[in-house]
Amino acid sequence: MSASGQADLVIVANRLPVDRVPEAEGGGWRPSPGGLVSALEPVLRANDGAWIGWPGDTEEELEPFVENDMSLVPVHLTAQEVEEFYEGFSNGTLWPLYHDVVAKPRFHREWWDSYVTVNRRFAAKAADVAAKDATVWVHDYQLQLVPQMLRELRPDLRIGFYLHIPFPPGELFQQLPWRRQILEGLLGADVVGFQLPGGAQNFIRLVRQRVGHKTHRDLVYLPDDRTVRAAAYPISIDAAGYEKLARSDAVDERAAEIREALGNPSKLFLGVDRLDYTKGIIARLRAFGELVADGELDVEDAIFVQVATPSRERVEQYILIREEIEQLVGRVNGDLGRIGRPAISYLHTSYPREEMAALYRAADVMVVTPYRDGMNLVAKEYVACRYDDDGALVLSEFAGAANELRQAWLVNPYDINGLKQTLLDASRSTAKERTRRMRAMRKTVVENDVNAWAASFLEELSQVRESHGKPLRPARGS
Ligand code: ADQ
Repeated sequence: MSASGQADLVIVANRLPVDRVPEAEGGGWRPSPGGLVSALEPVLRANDGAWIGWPGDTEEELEPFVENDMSLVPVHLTAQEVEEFYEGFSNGTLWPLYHDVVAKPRFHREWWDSYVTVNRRFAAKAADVAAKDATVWVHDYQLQLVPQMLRELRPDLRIGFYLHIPFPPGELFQQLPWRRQILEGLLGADVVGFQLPGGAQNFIRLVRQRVGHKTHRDLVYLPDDRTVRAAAYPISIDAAGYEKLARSDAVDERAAEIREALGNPSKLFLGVDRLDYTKGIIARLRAFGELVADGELDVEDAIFVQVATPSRERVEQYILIREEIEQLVGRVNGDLGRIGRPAISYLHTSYPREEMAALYRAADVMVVTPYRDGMNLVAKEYVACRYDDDGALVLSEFAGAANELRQAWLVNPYDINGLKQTLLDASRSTAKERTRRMRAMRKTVVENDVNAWAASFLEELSQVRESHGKPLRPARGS
């Protein structure tokens, strides 16, 4: 394990890559599965890496610990900071502002103060843990001030920042009372990564107009002779891992079991999301309900399975969207379902990866309709699991994934009639058509997996300030 000042690679993210196991189940920690962790694990191991993050509760202040061979450095948050920094500024201000103002962002000065305080705490931890000339990779919208704060403390470091959500156009970003501080915070990094080229361009333009720095293409020239690169690095998934899982007998059996339990419908539509107002869950369920009401689909042989993971449950807008979804499901099923045949099967829960893979294998039409989404990994997971080259993906134009998965049935989720028609087209497509589209999408997802994503970002980071900082050692065995 790396003690203070020992880590050559430091990941700084809002959450640690582990979840606490309840005392009743034996206590301790279990890894929270995710592509980011599995992609970064090998390179963290090869570089005496450390991961800095919040453990997810406000209990005692924890000392650094090692879990699954990874050195984890907890950052403590008080209950008030969870309310103001996390639920408040991160999820009540930045999240809606960065997602096209799908919900109204709330601007509160105390939330901002808490955001500054917590960002400073993360930066101080990173400054303490990083070895001389180390590489530090900061993640996401909760920590946008960390790059600058860290650079002030440790000018020797090579600092990267990656934004997992969209970076909005100037017209929206400029609403933010603290817009300049956020831009300057990000400019502390050597490389600022975005999901899409559009996000990088929005950032560059704002830096030129609002902060007044010179820019050229994807570069920002700072007065202290530093340059910052802002570019797109579209994230992906562990495609091989998902495919392997999907090919297993257990998942195959479970997929058949799921279809059987649903009465072997001839068309199974599936939605899987965090329960979030950006994901367009209402739009797709409305469209599906109308198709049943219109007689285009029949509950005797079509069903919509919607799995929604509980998320940010104390934030007001999330409480409201949950109520709205539950009312809609109740109404559609009450009006259109028959005994033993609901139109929509709605599950407010989170599932292990095996169950997700089985659902993907079971679904004829995967419906991904966010109003705005940085990438959307569910769309890529579906494609990775369909090694049979079958299954239809209906995908919102406003998901980052639509940039790469051009062969999906692309749709504008604001256009309910268009969405209805697309659901029908996808569900009535020929096997030949589905195969043609799925093959092309599979090629994209397999060739651009999460390992390639992490490697390309770290490679870019190693190129900047070449004379400066020490190079990372490659992951063993790769
Ligand atoms: P999210 O908004 O969380 O991520 P997404 O990219 O779809 O959205 O990732 C969700 C992950 O959670 C997927 O891996 C999915 O399998 C899993 N998941 C969803 N519902 C689940 C359930 N019921 N049970 C178990 N697992 C479930 C943010 C951005 C995205 C961006 C990612 C990564 O909003 O745009 O793609 O980060 O950068």
